[in-house]
Parts: sequence; structure tokens; C-alpha cells
Amino acid sequence: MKAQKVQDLGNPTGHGNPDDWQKYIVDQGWKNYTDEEHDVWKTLYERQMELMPGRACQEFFDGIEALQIDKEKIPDFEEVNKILKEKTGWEVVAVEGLIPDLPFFKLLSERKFPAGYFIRTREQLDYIQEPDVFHDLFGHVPLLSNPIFGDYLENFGKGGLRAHEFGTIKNLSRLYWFTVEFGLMQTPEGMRIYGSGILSSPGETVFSLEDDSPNRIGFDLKRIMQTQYRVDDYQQTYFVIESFEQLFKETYADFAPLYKVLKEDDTLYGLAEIAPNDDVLTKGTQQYATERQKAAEAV
Ligand code: HBI
Ligand code: FE
Repeated sequence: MKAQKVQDLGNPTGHGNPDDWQKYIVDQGWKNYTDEEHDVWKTLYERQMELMPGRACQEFFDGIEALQIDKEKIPDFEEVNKILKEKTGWEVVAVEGLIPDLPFFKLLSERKFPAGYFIRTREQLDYIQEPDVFHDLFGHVPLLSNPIFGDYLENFGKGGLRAHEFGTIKNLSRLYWFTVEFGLMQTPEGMRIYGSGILSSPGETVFSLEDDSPNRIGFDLKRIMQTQYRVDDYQQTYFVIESFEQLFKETYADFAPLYKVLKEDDTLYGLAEIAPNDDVLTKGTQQYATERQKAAEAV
């Protein structure tokens, strides 16, 4: 039987040292991209943009437009930064791939977003484990032009450095996962996506909003910090905010008191579990996950 992969494996590059952040920054080397690499960007951009209307949150479209994210070519970080810095003080810096947690948090706390500069190959169009330039520039960067989301992410970086003192990085990583990477937002127009892991995946874009399989549960900070997540397939549970204002408001306080509670309370909610106090918006059938599990066992 193939075990389901959950995040408790942790960041394969470890915690690292926050003061080392500079050593992970490299030059994007924009001139070195080949025509084929630009073409992969164009394919991904077109395919994904077709799905976005009525699915991505308005703040995403505002960001794509404000930052003039290129349809045809991999964006030049320097060009993006000219606009982004002016708007919110955020900037994109190039890294080779996944970096250790503490330098990652340190960068966010300084309003620097580390983006992988490489791009997946045509053979990897649908799935890639490392964050590449499409995931980071298309999925993450547009929202950095939103002042409230930008404040949230800076604050998250600060909370990450604090988490290290308390030994609660795992809990904070879950918050990142269920908001920044896989968050949904209930708007007056309907349910929308703001999580970058979804925004950069055509399959999960449709699945997260339209499939009967996953649970959709109202945002709850402590509950999220005690919930397992998957890194190998679509999420079985999504958490839903009402607005970036709400997200910021519920996360800006110093997490120290919450970290103390979490150290005493080792509750861990499973991938599809419904907790007693959950605000359940959709109780999923979990049919997708069940079928995938059966298929994996048959191999
Ligand atoms: N590095 N490049 C990169 N991108 C990430 O999203 C990232 C990372 N290192 C660590 C990390 N994320 C985690 O700590 C988050 O889950 C909090
Ligand atoms: Fe990401």
C-alpha cells in the first residue's frame, strides 16, 4: 500500500539560518532563457488564463494588469519590480528553488519574495514539485501588488521567525499552505481562488471550486495550524476566507500566546476530518481521494 504523503516530512532543505538569506539570492539571468522556455511560459499562461474568469479573485486580475505580467515571455524580474516596489514596497528576488524555512521567512519579513527562476519543461506541464517561475510569478506575485495581502505576507514572515523560538514552524507552515498556497475566498460574486498553488494548476483550479469531493471550511487560525495537508495531490480540505481584510485582522497579533497553546495541545486534524466547531460550507464526498487511493493500492 502506498502511503499518502503529508507535510510532516517538513522542508527537505531544513530550517537554515535567517541571517544567511543573501546567499540564496541569484541573478535571474533573463537573457539566458531560450525561445522554448519562453514558449512554455506562453503555453502555461494561455491555458491558465482561459480558466481564470469567474474563478480567480478580483485582486489577482488587478495584480496581473497592474504589474503588466507578460503573456508571451517569462517576465523580467527587474521590470516587474519597477512597478511592484512603487505599489507596495514588495520586490521579487530570484532563487534556485526551495530554500530553508528561516531565510524564507526573513525574506518575506523584508518584503522580498523569493521566486524560482527556472521553468518546467514541456513534459512537466501539469505537475512539478519545486516552485518554478510560472508558479511564483503567475501564482504569487500578482497578489503582492495588493496592499493588504502584502501586509499579511510580511507579517507572516515575522510570525515565522517567532515560530522558530517556540518550535512551532510546522504549525505556521500549515497556515501558509492553507492560505497563501491553497486559499479560497467567499465573495459576493461567489467562491473565488486566491491560493497560488491553485492559481498555477489548471486541474486544481476547477477541482477546488466545482468538485463535490473536497471539504470547504470557514477560516479558523488555530484549527488550520493543527491540520495535515497533502503535497502529492489535490487538497481534501480547503479553508475559506471572506476577504484579505479578514485574513489580515485574524493574523496580525503576535502569535506567541497561540504558539504556547499549540505546544500543550497536540490535536492534529486529518486530511478530510471535520472538527467539532467547524463552519462547514461544503462537506465533501471525498470520492476523488478515495478513488486515487484505490488506484494507488492496485499498483
Ligand atoms: N522556498 N523558494 C521557496 N518557496 C517557498 O514557497 C518556500 C521556500 N522555502 C520554505 C517554504 N516555502 C516553507 O517554509 C513554507 O511552507 C512556509
Ligand atoms: Fe508557492
